[in-house]
Amino acid sequence: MSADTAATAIRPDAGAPPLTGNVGVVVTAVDETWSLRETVDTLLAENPDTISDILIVLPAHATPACRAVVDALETAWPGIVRHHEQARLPGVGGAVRECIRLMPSPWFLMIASDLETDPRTVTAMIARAGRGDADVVTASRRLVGASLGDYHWFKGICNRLFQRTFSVLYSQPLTDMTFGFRLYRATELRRYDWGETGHAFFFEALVKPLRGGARVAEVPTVWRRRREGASHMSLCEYLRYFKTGLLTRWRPLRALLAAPGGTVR
Ligand SMILES: Nc1nc2c(ncn2[C@@H]2O[C@H](COP(=O)(O)OP(=O)(O)O)[C@@H](O)[C@H]2O)c(=O)[nH]1
Ligand SMILES: [Mg+2]
Repeated sequence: MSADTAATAIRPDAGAPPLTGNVGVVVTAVDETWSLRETVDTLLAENPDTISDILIVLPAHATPACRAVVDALETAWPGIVRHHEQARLPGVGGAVRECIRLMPSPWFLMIASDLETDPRTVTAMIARAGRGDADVVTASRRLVGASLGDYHWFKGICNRLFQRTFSVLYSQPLTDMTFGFRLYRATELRRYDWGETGHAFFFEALVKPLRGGARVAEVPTVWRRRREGASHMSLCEYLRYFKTGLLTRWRPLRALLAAPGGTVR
């Protein structure tokens, strides 16, 4: 048996857990105010039976105005909305990674707070997961019915080339492998050894599960440029996407998995 076959055989593949009351949400935030409020309020208004927890994760440099909105949301939604001060790992990927072991729910949704990840898509993501044949449901800005809105045209072309290249390399008919707006069976996030801390984590968090045999489904979403705050993406980050995609494609699966019984890094 090859290393890959052996590791696939130990997939935690028991039936998918029900979604009702079982979806925990991690919301990353730095300088958002009304967009953060709209994200959280929409999530809870549209998915009252499925979302059990919302954990807003803030870096040390989160703005006072953003923190004030977090305080107000915690007061408005006691026992549901909490926050976590990011301390161990830097970056947006580090923020999500820190929350993997803090979120007890069987389903894990990752979403931003700048409204570029449209919270109104979440109901469709949950419905898609409810069909029981996907371990990861990812929002796509490129499916029929989706839109990239006013995404810069040159970035759009580069993004499309990147998506095509890696969908071929991984033999998956996926249209958007880099968007950090996803619903996971939480076991998928606990199963791998993560390395990226920046935006490239969102790509890593798709390609490692793909190598492990995860079934990934897409639902269309509409992307709109943020109207408050600033992006934290840098040119260096784009280069890390290539490194992550190429290394993960050819490393033995065993080298990608977390140590058995180890804590999530
Ligand atoms: N907690 C936390 N949130 C972050 C960090 N960097 C970015 N974010 C938030 O994560 C979301 C996505 O980041 P953004 O910079 O907009 O990425 P882009 O949409 O790819 O340009 C936004 O809501 C940011 O405020 C970070 O280091 N820590
Ligand atoms: Mg953004």
